[in-house]
Amino acid sequence: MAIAPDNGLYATVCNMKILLFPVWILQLFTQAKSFRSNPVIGSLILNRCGLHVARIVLAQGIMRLRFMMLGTGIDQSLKRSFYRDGYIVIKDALPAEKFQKIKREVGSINAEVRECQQGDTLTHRILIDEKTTDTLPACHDMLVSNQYLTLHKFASGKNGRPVSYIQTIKNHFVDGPADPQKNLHSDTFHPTMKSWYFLDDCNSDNGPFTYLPGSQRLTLARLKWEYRKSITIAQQGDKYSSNGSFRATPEDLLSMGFGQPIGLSVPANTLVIANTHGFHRRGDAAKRSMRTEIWSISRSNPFNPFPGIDVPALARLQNRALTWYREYCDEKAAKRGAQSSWHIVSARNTLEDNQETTKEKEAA
Ligand SMILES: O=C(O)CCC(=O)C(=O)O
Ligand SMILES: [Fe+2]
Repeated sequence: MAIAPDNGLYATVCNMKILLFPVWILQLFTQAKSFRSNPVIGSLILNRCGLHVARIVLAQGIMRLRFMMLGTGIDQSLKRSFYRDGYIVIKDALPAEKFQKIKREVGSINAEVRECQQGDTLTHRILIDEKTTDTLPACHDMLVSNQYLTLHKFASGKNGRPVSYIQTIKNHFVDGPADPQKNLHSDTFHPTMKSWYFLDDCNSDNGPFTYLPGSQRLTLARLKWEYRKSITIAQQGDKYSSNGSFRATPEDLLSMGFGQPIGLSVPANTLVIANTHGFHRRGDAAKRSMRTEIWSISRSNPFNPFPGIDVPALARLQNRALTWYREYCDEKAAKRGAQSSWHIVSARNTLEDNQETTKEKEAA
């Protein structure tokens, strides 16, 4: 659905939503990215004057400083890959026996599983928080290890712990349109980090993480594309682009002088850390298939020049806030007689290729 930001701006003024104006203005200096829900970010006039591009340039500059501040102690070749390509790949990230231990723990965990359907893909997530310390000791050891933390702090430009989940991607598990994560996109307008510690081999059967090397860099061509997108989004924007995760077509890539994205077919026990401001997607999966990983995300206000202080209590609070938010979404959806987009499933089938999830859905 297309949006009409400046009509939207006018309408909101008439609807007295004008009271929200100070909030929208303040949001310009945060990671807020939606062209739909913030009429200032989505304003055609302001974007013609370069608002979106100015946010990108400023955020890049500040995040670059933060990478530098947190880059000491990082292997030079990893740093080089991150700056040049936008991602780091570490094969055999853990000794074999540690990897096996994590795999066993994950395989037998019994915890709250949440499911989200996007197109014909189901994603299952289990939050790794203090409640799982006893059942996932090897996992926790990895997540608080010096190697894991320093790399993630550097790549996120944030001196804090990422939020981590056991994540299982179930390709072609339900009827539905194409999975929107399989369209090439940039997650947001500023550098931001996601990582995948793969517990399964990844290849074209189960949809490898796919990245366009170098597409996280700010070039004139990229800025021109961003500028054009920011002013055409009102007329032509798909839902995801208008929410601030710009989709890029093959023609767009040509216009920016890019080649083809690369599917990272990697063996299990590989850690991939990416700046998902660069163009990436979930690779196509040839068949009904799965992959499981320890998935981490760390995002923060890109306009804040300070990378923060690492306080473990804050990380616990962050996890608790996430749980509360999910419960709030559950309650809100239940009032409408619906399920929240990340709803709880009674699934011990998360890590198995059985039909239970689909059957449960049919029975519901
Ligand atoms: O699952 C993947 O391979 C990538 C999905 C994606 O685009 C994301 O997590 O931002
Ligand atoms: Fe993404």
